[in-house]
Amino acid sequence: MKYAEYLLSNLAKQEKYTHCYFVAGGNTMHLLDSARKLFRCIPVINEVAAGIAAEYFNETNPNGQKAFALVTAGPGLTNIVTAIAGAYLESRELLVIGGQVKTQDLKPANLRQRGMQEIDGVKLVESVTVNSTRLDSPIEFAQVQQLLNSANRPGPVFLEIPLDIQGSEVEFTPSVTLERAISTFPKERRSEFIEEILTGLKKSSRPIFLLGGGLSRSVAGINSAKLAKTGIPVMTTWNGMDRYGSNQPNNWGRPNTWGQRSSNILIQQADMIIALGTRLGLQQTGFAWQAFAPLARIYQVDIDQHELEKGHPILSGSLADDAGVVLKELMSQYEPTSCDFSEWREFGKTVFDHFPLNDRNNQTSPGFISPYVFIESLSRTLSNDSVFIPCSSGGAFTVSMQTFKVKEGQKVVTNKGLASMGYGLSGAIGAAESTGLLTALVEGDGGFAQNIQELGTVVQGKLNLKMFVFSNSGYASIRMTQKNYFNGAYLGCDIETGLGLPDLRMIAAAYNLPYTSIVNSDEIDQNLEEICKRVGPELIEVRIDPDQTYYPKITSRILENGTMESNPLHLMTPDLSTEEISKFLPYLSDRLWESSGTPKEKQ
Ligand SMILES: Cc1ncc(C[n+]2csc(CCOP(=O)(O)OP(=O)(O)O)c2C)c(N)n1
Ligand SMILES: [Mg+2]
Repeated sequence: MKYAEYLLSNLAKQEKYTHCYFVAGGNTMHLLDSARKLFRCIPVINEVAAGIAAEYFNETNPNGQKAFALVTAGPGLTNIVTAIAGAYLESRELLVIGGQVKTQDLKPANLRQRGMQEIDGVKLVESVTVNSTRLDSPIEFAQVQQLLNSANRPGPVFLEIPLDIQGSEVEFTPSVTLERAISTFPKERRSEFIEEILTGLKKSSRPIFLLGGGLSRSVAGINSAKLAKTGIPVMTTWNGMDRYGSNQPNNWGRPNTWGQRSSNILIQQADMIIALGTRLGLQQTGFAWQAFAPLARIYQVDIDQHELEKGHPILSGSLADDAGVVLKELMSQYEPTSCDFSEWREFGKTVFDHFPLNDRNNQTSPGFISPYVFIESLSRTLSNDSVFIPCSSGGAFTVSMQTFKVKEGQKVVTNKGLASMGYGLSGAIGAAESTGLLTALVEGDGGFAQNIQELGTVVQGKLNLKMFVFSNSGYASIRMTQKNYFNGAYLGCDIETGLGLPDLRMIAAAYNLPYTSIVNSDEIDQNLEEICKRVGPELIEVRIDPDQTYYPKITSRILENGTMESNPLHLMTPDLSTEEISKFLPYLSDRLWESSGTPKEKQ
């Protein structure tokens, strides 16, 4: 049997791969010829879309089926590097199989190039993969499985296969399935940690669970009734946003540097935080991380020991373990009657009742749609049998994350770690294919333009994908930065300053896609109802005011030495009134402006 066929048929049989996203090339010809017979092979226009689509396919598939990306040597690989980096930062499974020139044409280490299109792919992606290897000779599938599954956390794996190895005849006996390593985290340490949490909860009056994307959707789903019963407020990170339904009375939203004001005010006043499956990165804690939850004992569970040792925020306890296993055990041992957090919940309610998700100070000029109102309406319209793909950068991303109310069972996927433009459309392509469900994409006109070529892939796939593009003539986020920090020295941020963005109506026509423009605020609900009822791909332009304000937000300042300083999470702009401070920040009253260890005057 040809090695390409041996390898790919085992991927299909033993690792549940069903889909292959690819761009063809000479250096992958044997692989593609074998893939053709084994998988649903979906050609994309640019390899970066193959990687992003495969990542989102894997994230959303209900049956554990998987997609991989197949790219040719040289430009095929350089094009997909962004997607590999994104999957690496978010610890998401992504197998990339790359072609390479035949072994006899491979260059020696110091030579620039010998084979046609040759670059050293393994070296190129080493820093953004959990495993990357060139197969200089055929290896048995058990060894491939080792490469796929040996890392302590999920992430991209790159296999580079020279052309002659792909085509070589092999006589491996049918491979036995490799037993997956079962979690090796020590049970005793886990029991001690859980004991510590349970004891801590008895002493706590203001605890919070913070669930992250490291917690699997299935474990979160199974435990959601128990979490509700605890009466302990539950917050989620952006990546963990669909792990707990917004309908649950103890769902306290999403704290974040670009998060919800109520959630930020509340997490900052907690006295105990149990963070499960979140790395507690800077965007989560605030860049002024020294002032993150200054009154709280923080307990963190993350599968990656390095995240626990990075030094911020300061932890009272940590455990390198699978967050799902810890949640399950914690829920089985916790007795809801042992603690009463009703006062804390009541306080939370007063905070949520006071601050709307769409800040009262936001302004939208007549003739435009408020992005906040739009996302509120979209989350009402989408059923729990749908997928929501916000893009990963710009106003459409932050507004989605601040405003969207997720229904139980609904899937939401983004890639926050890389925060790259151009992710939304390609990701939505993977999610729509993987789930077969109505998929709603919300992306800015700038981000959309970066991978707009994949509209062809949407049309070919007849995906039930509604593409809502927030159209504001360019990069409003960059415009805002240039206005706030550089006195309005605008460059390359909108059409007037040199950006070449297309007319979306004409783009839709070029792809023979139905096109709608939403311009009337009073008709958003009705427009969305009708759009979501129809089956098939559509492009919908949502007119957003280029001068739309995006409040609340954390303000940062450029200091004299050129570095930036940011407010802690509870001090978002616009400032709170004196009455609001005394009513909603009572626990922090004497350390309000503390952001880097030493109390500061209000700026
Ligand atoms: C690949 C990439 N290049 C540059 C950036 C920096 N960047 C962040 S937001 C943004 C503008 C995004 O424009 P759009 O999607 O239209 O959103 P808007 O800012 O208008 O809300 C840019 C250029 C980025 N995030 N990703
Ligand atoms: Mg824009």
